[in-house]
Amino acid sequence: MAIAMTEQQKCDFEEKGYIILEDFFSADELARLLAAVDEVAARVRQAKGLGPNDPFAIRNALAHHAAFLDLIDHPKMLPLVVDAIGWNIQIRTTHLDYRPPYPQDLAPGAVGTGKGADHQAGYRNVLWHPDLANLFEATSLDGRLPFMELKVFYVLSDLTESNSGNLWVVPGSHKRTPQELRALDYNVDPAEAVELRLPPGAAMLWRTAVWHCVGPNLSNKTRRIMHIGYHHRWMRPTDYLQQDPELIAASSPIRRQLLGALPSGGNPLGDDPDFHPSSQYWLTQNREDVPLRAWYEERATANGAASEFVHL
Ligand SMILES: O=C(O)CCC(=O)C(=O)O
Repeated sequence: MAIAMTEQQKCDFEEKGYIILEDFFSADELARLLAAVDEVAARVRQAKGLGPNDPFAIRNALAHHAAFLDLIDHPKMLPLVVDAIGWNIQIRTTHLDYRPPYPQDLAPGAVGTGKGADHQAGYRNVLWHPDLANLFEATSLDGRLPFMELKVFYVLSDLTESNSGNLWVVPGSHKRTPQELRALDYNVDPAEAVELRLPPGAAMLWRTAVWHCVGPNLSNKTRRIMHIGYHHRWMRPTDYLQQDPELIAASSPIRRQLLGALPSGGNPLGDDPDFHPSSQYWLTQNREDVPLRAWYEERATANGAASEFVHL
């Protein structure tokens, strides 16, 4: 049972592959995030010797600022995330993209081609792709990607104008195969492609199997966005093997779960690791390891779901 998602949102997530929430952040939240981006950008520039107009992206962004960390269990977004993918989840990746306006003389390559002078200059012209496709090519029976993860796209700067570094998507393409995209040689029919024009403070919950790419930034504003990716706990994250123990120790139980830890501190292979190992990322003997489950059940019960849930 859904604890937050409306019927329309369920339909959008199923059919288009994404749900857009304009005006997601309050003005204060947005100001805090933008200040955090500026602070982190200054540190990245110093560490990497970059100039003020150089683009960069960082992964495991949650470890770089408390404002980014606070996004992983944002009280307005977490219920929608759990409705979409369930409670047995953790963070796969958190990324910040910082893309200043293109220099005047830099010609953009065609959108989604992965080519062009901009790409050469380090302003990544992201090729049309669904995430994780390379992992599943030729292994899935019908060639389609299984539902493995979702991301939340947080828009921090103004992307309402075309060519501001907008995210482009092909609605419904999570139902198509990566092989089809490759057969098209990544030339998506312009009639199917949508350039999302979103205001600062908007959020989008999306299936990363949706074909997507990023357009050039020909505006006079720096593109500042984040993606927070969630997947099942039995998969391995891309951004970390283990998060910093100090960060985990300072976190709430739900946050510890999302950070890929076992909040109970028990043996990851269960109570009988020598004779009956059972990864606690798969089978949860200890409900404390997955506090999002009780969190979900409480909300679902309040919404009228059966008060007894099956406890396997
Ligand atoms: O920067 C973006 O908005 C999207 C990046 C992207 O395509 C990806 O991480 O798969």
